[in-house]
Amino acid sequence: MPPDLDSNTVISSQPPEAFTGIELDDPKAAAAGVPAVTNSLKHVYGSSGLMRGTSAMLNLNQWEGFDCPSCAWPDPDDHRSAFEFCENGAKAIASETTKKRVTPEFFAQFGLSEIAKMSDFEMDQAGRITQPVILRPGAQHYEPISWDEAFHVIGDTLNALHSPDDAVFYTSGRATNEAAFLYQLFVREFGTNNLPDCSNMCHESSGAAMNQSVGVGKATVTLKDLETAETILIIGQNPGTNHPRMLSSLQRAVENGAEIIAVNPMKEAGLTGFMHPQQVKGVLGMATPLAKQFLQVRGNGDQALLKGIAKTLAEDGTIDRAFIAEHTVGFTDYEAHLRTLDWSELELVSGISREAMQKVARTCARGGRKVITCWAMGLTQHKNAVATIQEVVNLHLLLGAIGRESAGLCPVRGHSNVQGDRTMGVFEKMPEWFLSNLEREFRFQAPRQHGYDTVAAIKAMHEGKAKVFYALGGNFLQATPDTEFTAQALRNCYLTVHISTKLNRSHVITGRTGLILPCLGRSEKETRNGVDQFLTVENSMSVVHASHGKLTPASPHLLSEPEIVARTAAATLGSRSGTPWLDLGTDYDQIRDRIARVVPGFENFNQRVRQQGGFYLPNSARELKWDTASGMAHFNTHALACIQPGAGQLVLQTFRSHDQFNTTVYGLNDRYRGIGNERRIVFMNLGDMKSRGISPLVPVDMTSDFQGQTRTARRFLAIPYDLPAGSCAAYFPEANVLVPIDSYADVSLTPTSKSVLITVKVAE
Ligand SMILES: Nc1nc2c(c(=O)[nH]1)N[C@H]1C(S)=C(S)[C@@H](COP(=O)(O)OP(=O)(O)OC[C@H]3O[C@@H](n4cnc5c(=O)[nH]c(N)nc54)[C@H](O)[C@@H]3O)O[C@H]1N2
Ligand SMILES: Nc1nc2c(c(=O)[nH]1)N[C@H]1C(S)=C(S)[C@@H](COP(=O)(O)OP(=O)(O)OC[C@H]3O[C@@H](n4cnc5c(=O)[nH]c(N)nc54)[C@H](O)[C@@H]3O)O[C@H]1N2
Ligand SMILES: [Mo]
Repeated sequence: MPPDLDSNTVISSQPPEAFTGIELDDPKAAAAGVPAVTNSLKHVYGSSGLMRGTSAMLNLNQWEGFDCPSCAWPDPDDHRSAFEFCENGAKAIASETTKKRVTPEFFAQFGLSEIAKMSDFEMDQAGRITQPVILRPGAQHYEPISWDEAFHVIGDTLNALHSPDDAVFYTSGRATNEAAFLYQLFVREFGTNNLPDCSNMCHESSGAAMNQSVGVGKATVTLKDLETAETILIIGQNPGTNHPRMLSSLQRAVENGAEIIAVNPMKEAGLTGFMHPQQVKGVLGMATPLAKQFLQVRGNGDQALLKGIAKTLAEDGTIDRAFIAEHTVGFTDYEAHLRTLDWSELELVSGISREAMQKVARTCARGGRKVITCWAMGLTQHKNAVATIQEVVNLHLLLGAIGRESAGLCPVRGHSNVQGDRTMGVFEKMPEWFLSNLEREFRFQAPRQHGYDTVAAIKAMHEGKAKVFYALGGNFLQATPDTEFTAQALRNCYLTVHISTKLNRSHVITGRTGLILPCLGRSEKETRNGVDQFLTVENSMSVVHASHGKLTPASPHLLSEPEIVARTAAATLGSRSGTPWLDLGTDYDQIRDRIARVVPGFENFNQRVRQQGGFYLPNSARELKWDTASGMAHFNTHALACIQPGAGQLVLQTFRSHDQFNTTVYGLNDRYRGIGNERRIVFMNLGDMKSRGISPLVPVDMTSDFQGQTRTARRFLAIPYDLPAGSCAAYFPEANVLVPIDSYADVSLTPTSKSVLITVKVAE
């Protein structure tokens, strides 16, 4: 089966370059308030209608309702108000519960080249996919296919491969625990560990750093800890847009006396103030001030900043020597390293004054040292990400601020179940204990050779080594770096398969054969033998809980993700497997019983997850037990590093607007940053614009130079913005074309989406 390249290669893999008509406003000083409420309503009622919209919103994050499919921020443990959602949760629900449909008639009308011309916003607006469809070799249009035939196409293609390692099985973090568990089981019974996931591009650096340092890769704090902390550092995270419900917790923390310190190159609205949309004060436009100290760090300058804070603690003698002696190794080397650091270099690299760094250190060292550090993509997507996050851990070890009430580490997860998917075994290098538990339960031999992560999977497809790409959710083409390179990788495949709810650009850049398998969304009801089914998820603070779909499915032809995975497995493995796939795919209690026997912490899963609010998974670091190589917590000493722009170069970060969820574009506004109706923009420091002769709103081209290769993103409007000199920012996924496939973080291999070296010039 040689790949047939002629038909697909002409189709563009990038969003259209056309401008949409920018409208500018002032950036906001506080997040939420009345516009957040009106925006929620506009999105939900606009797309879902009054009845469906109201029902959706009243069930969101309720005890017997469904988990919000947006971010992974936890719900309160002890109470629920009628409105446990935020503006962006409402947009996610509106997108999923829309009345619009992508039917076989849609695909008959629009061929690949027409769909490719749609913007990401238009793709989302097209609606929910209603039936399985296939793109046959050489065809321009998808056509309907029965579920059975679709599973046979997949099974036959997989079984014809030279080796199971020639297939890649991607997971996006919206998949539920039950779907993810079955999926990794299928992939391992098939014979490979090729299980890349969105985490590889997201918090992989946090997991790698924390596992080595403190023996767990997840948050060591609960919501209650956060609300009772004395000092909260928020580094490289934009909660006002990406975790809006976190603002209510921060408000409570401030009311309880906490001091918030924000570290970010941009003064994001949600860091500076919050107007609670469900409180009178907030509705009146009165904001609770959040961050008292705002450190406008240079892009990737955090490692230097954190070292400066640590150096102050050592110089002041405010470290917790008893904690260090009892719980850690590596302190002597680290302390010696801090002594060698030069203040002026730390200031230069971070862009922050010595006094400001000292002030942070002294704030952290006061009171009961109840310090919590929250972070997200601003730390994880750099070359030295793991080293920087280990610097966060060092800081907490110096303070003894871990494993105690109101203190600890808080990597804030992205996708609503990305953490659960990893717990369920979606990882290209799961540890031995997991694989042997799986073997004992399912009586097969699991492969031991590590599989491909996301970057390795793209390269393997590009080289023609991997030939089948199967995705449990997500939008691989646009979430990954180096769009043109990844597009070619996908085009090289014999078969690409997407389990999806909505249309996205990955559906137009396919292998020789392409399949779209439409599934039920989180909000949708599944009834079997008259009984409503439920699925489970794990949030960012390790609470495992149930999610009960409530709405009528978008189409009668949809299947649940577990059933799609199970039927894929049955069609592929046949009599080779002793696993009762079809039973598991239709009875989630049976899957949960299996999980209970394989994954520690899930004992009596079925019973405990039926309790209101679910249960916490154990977290050894929280209990001051160090599941590391030495049995102690590790200080890690890394040489100071920072991205070094060459002459004329800027450091570009690629981030999210207020109207998107990753690659799903809900709208064209970025309200808090004062941007209306446009996504093709680059935020720049005014001085950097002037020195390049770039006037505001002039179209520019951005070029990244990496190891002699050049990549260009054309036609972005330059916007002057309050950013440190040398740093600039553009939206993901439009700017992904600039992120080189070979530019990734040490150890975690996460693409460096927040440090891309570029030159900017007025467009030709
Ligand atoms: N509404 C909505 N919610 C989401 C998502 C979404 O797209 N939309 N995505 C979800 C997912 S998967 C994730 S991972 C999270 C992402 O949540 P975030 O990590 O908040 O997402 P980004 O938009 O990438 O924002 C990164 C922030 O880091 C800052 N930053 C960039 N470079 C640096 C740096 O070098 N140092 C420091 N200190 N800061 C820096 C940016 O200015 C920005 O404020 O959100 C989740 N929730
Ligand atoms: N340049 C740059 N690139 C980045 C990032 C960045 O900051 N900058 N961030 C990275 C991060 S943090 C992440 S997590 C990844 C995200 O990468 P992905 O998780 O791959 O991308 P999403 O955009 O979240 O996926 C959206 C698609 O998921 C499908 N979908 C939605 N709901 C469901 C569902 O319930 N079931 C199924 N089966 N499908 C569903 C829809 O078809 C939708 O089009 O992107 C990464 N890429
Ligand atoms: Mo993410």
